Amino acid sequence: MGEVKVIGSSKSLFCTRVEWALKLKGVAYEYLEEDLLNKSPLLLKYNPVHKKVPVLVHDDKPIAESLAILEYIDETWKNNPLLPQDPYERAMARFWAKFADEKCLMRAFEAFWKEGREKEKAIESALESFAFLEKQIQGRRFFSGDDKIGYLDLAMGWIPHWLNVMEEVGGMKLIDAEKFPILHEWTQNFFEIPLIKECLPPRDALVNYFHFSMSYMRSMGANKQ
Ligand SMILES: N[C@@H](CCC(=O)N[C@@H](CS)C(=O)NCC(=O)O)C(=O)O
Repeated sequence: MGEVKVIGSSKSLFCTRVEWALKLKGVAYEYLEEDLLNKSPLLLKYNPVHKKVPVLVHDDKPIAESLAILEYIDETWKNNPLLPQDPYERAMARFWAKFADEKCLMRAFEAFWKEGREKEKAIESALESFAFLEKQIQGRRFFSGDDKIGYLDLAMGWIPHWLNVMEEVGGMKLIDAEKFPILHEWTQNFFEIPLIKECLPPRDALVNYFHFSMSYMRSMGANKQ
């Protein structure tokens, strides 16, 4: 199995994805908590390009970017496959994971911290993107099928916990049973899985984190004007 380490931050949804994948595969790992306000020489050594967490270090070889890490984990430890076997289905899973990161997550984050007309625009754009996900999961219990979660469910795993806190702190609602009944049901099903629940950061810690993020983003935004 080799030596497996995760350089992460306990409140990061990108890092939790990686921990979920390792736990689903039954891979033992050492977790190294990173202080993102004072980055360690180890993080700078292993992810000199983006200087971000998560980084998976397998036998001293680093891999950065959470979606790439999920693929590496899936190809290295073959039990409990995360990606579909069919090449077309695999390509689609990658497409939707990228879409969710670039369109849903980014717009939701803007909707969370922005104000006034900019906030309204981000909410509108996020809702348009979530509507695509609603169609994508139609007829299935999980994104990866009826019986078990996989790559795409882990990629969307920020929705039930992190988005819920962003909605509360940002004073907005993007996903509810009325607007997106199928996606909403998925959030309930996903959240109920013990392995998923066990890895989540405590909600009050996330609330504090997002209050800090909001002040930080707004001060950065104000400095740009
Ligand atoms: N696309 C990256 C995003 C990773 C990311 O944004 N990580 C944040 C923590 S949530 C980080 O390390 N931020 C530190 C920084 O931006 O300086 C991934 O999927 O791994």
